[in-house]
Amino acid sequence: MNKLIITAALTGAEVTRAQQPALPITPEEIGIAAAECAAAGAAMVHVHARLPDGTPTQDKAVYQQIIAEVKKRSDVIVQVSTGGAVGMSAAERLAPVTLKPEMATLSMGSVNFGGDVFMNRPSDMEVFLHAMTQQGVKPELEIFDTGMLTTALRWLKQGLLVGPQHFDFVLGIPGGMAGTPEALLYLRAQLPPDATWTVAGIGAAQLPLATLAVLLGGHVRVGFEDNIFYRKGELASSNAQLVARVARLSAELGRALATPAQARAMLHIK
Ligand code: KMH
Ligand code: ZN
Repeated sequence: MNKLIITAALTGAEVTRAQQPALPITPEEIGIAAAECAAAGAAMVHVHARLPDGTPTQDKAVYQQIIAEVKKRSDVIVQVSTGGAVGMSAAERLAPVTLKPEMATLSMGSVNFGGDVFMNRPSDMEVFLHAMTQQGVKPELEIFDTGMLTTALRWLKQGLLVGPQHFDFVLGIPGGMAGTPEALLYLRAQLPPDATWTVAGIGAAQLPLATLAVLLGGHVRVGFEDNIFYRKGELASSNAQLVARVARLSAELGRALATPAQARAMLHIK
């Protein structure tokens, strides 16, 4: 079977230090957490920027520091968020793409997000894709619900998206698709043969969906952005602890881990 790419979603925009005391917030903390995750088996990190007080920001300068802090400690692929936090403007969210990171997220539609709405207008999505294409940034297509995959497939058919695409199924957001095996299998069945995919199970869905993805030949995203617990009632001690568990599972199931270089080749990152 193909090698497993583990992505660590280190910080996100929503989790607080009060909820998860080990949450990395500053660029240096994010760089250290990324190196720990790389040592535990991650080939990629998905990063969000925060101000020192924990407020989410899409400030390009903070992302620049994060990328530098990660790169000086490890060779993992750095994927920046263009999702940012609910309520940010599209222009604000797009800022880190101008740094020409290796990858950036591209949400493929709007979705209720807890008590909020995560807004992604089709016109903004096209602007995001155009900017990524111009800057040579590989998109990861974020799928929170089934219509978003339909949109991505339509864009492929229309030639807006070209070539093998990488999908992230984010399952279990209140407002989005459920974090169930059925949801994952339904989405996966619709993918073009050349697509790659990863799953980000939210909360308690993280471990079962990660295990299923290992078995199915998909890839796995874990980390505090999606889940702060190691098991019910027990906080994880670090992002790396969550990565290490998937690495162990994968080894038990006979699937080797992709190095960052191998992940770049598998995802067609130049
Ligand atoms: N924070 C969420 C509203 C992404 O990184 O691209 C959106 C998000 C998706 O986290
Ligand atoms: Zn994110």
